[in-house]
Amino acid sequence: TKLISKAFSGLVALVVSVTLAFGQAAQRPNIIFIFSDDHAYQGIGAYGNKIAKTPNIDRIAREGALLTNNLVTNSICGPSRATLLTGKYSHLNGYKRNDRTKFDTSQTLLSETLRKNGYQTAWIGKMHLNSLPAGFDYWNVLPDQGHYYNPEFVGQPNDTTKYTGYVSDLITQFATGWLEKRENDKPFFLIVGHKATHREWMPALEDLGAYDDVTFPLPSTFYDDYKGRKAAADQDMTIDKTMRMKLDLKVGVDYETDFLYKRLNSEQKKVFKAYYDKVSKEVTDKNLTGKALVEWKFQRYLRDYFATANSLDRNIGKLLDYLDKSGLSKNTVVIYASDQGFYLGEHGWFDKRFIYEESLKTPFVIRYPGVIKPGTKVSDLVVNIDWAPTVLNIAGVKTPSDMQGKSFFPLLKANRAAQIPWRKEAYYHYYEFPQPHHVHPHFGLRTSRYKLAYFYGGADSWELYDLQKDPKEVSNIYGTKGTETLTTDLKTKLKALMNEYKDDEALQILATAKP
Ligand code: SGN
Ligand code: CA
Repeated sequence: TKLISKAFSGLVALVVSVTLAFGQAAQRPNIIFIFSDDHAYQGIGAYGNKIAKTPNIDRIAREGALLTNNLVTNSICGPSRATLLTGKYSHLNGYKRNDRTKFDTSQTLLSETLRKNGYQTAWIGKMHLNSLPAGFDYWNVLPDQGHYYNPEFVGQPNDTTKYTGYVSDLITQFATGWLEKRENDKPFFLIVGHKATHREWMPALEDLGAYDDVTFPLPSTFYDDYKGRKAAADQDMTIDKTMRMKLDLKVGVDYETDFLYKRLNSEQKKVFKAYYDKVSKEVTDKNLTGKALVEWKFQRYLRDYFATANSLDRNIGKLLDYLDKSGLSKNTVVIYASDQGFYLGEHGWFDKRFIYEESLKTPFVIRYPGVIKPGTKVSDLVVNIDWAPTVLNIAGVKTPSDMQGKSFFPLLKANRAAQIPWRKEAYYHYYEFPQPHHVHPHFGLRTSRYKLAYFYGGADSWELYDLQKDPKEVSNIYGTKGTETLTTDLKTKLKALMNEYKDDEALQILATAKP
């Protein structure tokens, strides 16, 4: 009998595991990762913005989950994208800056891991990794930053085609086109990389003037004096000094010779010219100077930025509609995220890079019908190293050992009465210096309440913020009375994070950092 019962339990185990494996295979969802560029969370309806029209991003959030503390490891484009693909910090995946570094495609990649596990993979739109997509069955990507109007796309194997039209529309067209013709017998993973809302914020023709009736409120830190913050005082990213009247705000453009505008066709030029000639005339007639001029620039910047976001959101809507109509919605996970956050005038800035909230945090919403409860909010410290492990987890694939992040899928599904162990400190390290925008390299950590950062490369200074008392980060309390124990504790934690993530270069800098 012993033998029979052993054989019987063995058989049960086999049947259970086969059923599980099949059950899982049958349920494996499709995953679409909509990945925009420089889209600030504070510019999205679901994140509390009352002016922005982002009904489709808001819809994903409403029907799924919204992350309020999704941080990035290094707040610029290429590095964030390299982290999405590798689940690793920049110092380990090799992509620290947006320079001409070739992305090392021989390392373990999210795309290739999914492909090996039976997924069809595709990247359509902006990629910005100075290499061709690796681990993708299909691609049609923008070379480098790509163009808003009549952009070139690089298809397979490496052929460049120029298309007429607006970039967000073309990307959606290519994405739905691929969905139409893909092999139906496999689940898919599709990255839809958008160029919007990157500088120079060129809206689609139909969105020009969409926010002309609005006066955007000046952020309370717009006239920041950067007191006690050496690196913040030393940047080159203010609306006042850095933002260009012609190239960024389209004042006085020559549509026949200026690089970005001469690529428009005659119809596009006509519509652009009619709109921006009025803008140019307005500012010339007013003859503004000082505060009046910088505030005018701020209004113009946000009008263009938000109008550009309209096309992004509308195209997300088109994709959601396609999923509904084709019956794919039910079994397709939809994620919307940006590669990093962005300044919409806070501290007087545009661009990103700093460890401060607006650029450290990025929007992230996710919908998984039947699995994630509509209206879920997650405030835990998620980092973009967790994106790859989470996508793999959703696909039923184990996280490869060299990925540094952790799946936050349990946080999305959880009955939050149950405590799920999660990180209490998140690590950050930014490198690109001095150009563009002259932001000193720095590392630091963020806890739910505090932030500690060290700027090196000449700025050589510490900053400490109590986000509860000072959410706008204008009061650097490093070295002030009463913060000694807190500082020592945070420095210990910072060092532990550097060890955990194997950031040897940072450990060396920390060892010789100023007190
Ligand atoms: C360009 C922009 C910068 C921007 C970087 C990186 N200048 O160089 O303002 O910071 O891209 O952006 S521009 O004159 O070309 O618009 S990122 O999103 O790719 O990291
Ligand atoms: Ca970006």
